[in-house]
Amino acid sequence: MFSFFKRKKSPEPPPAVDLRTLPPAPAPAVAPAPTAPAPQAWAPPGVDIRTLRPAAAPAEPPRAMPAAPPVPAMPAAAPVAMPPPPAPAPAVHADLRGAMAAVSAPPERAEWLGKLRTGLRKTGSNIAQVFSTARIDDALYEELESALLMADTGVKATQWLLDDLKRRVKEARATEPTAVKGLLADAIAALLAPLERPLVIGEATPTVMMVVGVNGAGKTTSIGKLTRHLADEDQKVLLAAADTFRAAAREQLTVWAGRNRVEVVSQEGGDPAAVTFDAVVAGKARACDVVIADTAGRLPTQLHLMEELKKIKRVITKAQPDAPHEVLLVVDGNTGQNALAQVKAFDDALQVSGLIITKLDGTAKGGVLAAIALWARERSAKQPGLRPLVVYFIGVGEQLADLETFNAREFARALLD
Ligand SMILES: Nc1nc2c(ncn2[C@@H]2O[C@H](COP(=O)(O)OP(=O)(O)O)[C@@H](O)[C@H]2O)c(=O)[nH]1
Ligand SMILES: [Mg+2]
Repeated sequence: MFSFFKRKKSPEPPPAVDLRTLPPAPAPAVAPAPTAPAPQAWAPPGVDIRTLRPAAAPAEPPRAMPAAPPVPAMPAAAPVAMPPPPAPAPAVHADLRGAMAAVSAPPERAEWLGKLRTGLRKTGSNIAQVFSTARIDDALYEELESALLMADTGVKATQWLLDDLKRRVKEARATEPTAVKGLLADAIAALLAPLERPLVIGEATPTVMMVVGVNGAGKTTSIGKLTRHLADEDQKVLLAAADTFRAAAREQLTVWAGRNRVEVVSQEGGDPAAVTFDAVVAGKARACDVVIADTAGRLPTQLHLMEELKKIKRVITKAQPDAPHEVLLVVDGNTGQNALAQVKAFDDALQVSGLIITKLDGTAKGGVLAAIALWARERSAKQPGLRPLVVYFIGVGEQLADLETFNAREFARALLD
């Protein structure tokens, strides 16, 4: 269940790259990667990884994992087609997954979860205090309202959660405040559940992602971590250093890449759209699995810079008509309700497909995810044709292991712990 991404195998035999579609390209700088992922071998299960599988994909055939090194957090995901757009996981499944995660989260995941919990501890203790009273009454709900607002949940999502909680309390005929806490966890998990979906790689070759966000949000760091995970799974990655503003940006990317299967396309002082275009063209020519463009940070109020991002997106389409497959917005979890404003503004300009929320290890309060989830619901209701917004990853630090997949139930628990 905690696979870092979901690899989708092409139904056709491995397509040798159709050279006719390629511009005259430089010879591949690295040995061409297999265009379709080699079937993975299912490791002899010390732990039954299948128990960690998401409820959304129960009938997957076992798949093979590379024997060494063993990766305990190995994918539940199998190369089966994902119906686009996938239905959000029902709350009951989220509950089930949560229970499973609690008993069998692999060690890396457990460590990451520990950091998330520590990061959100203040929020947790503020909310926990509310339930230390003797009775379920208006005062309890009022205190809970304040605690949720203080946790950056925002007025709208706080109201939504309180209404849903009251309904749950009634339905469950709960009489103890501690039971209400459990029901609040259910309400939060249910609100967050539609945001939970794995990143899919391999529906296109290459899968092209552009990564955007404000300065210092953690874009480059997150790309570095994601790249390492992809490379570890034998995905051939090409990075586009489209942050041409900062001289150090390319070096930072290269350091993070740190793998010989990963290359960086850059151009000092060049036009970010041109760099990205070159990278996508090169990614196709070199049969890369993934191309990731790291863009320069900007505020949504800097309209000319937002126009520049739109141009990068348009130009990517010129290099590969169905790309970009992902527009990933990286948001610093410490920015409170401003995070929601960023999501709205970047989505307006670019139609964001997924979020990476970073820095939930610091002073972040975490409630903003509920605000984002409610907004995402409204967005889907208003524009049913749009791909639902997803939170792909949560960052809790600067190390490789500090980026993990988002799980609604886990997050709800961490928030209330
Ligand atoms: N504590 C913490 N720091 C992070 C996290 N993600 C990134 N950072 C740090 O935030 C700073 C800015 O990150 P960077 O990736 O350069 O941001 P960018 O401008 O969006 O590319 C760096 O010092 C990172 O190490 C995280 O999840 N937790
Ligand atoms: Mg950067």
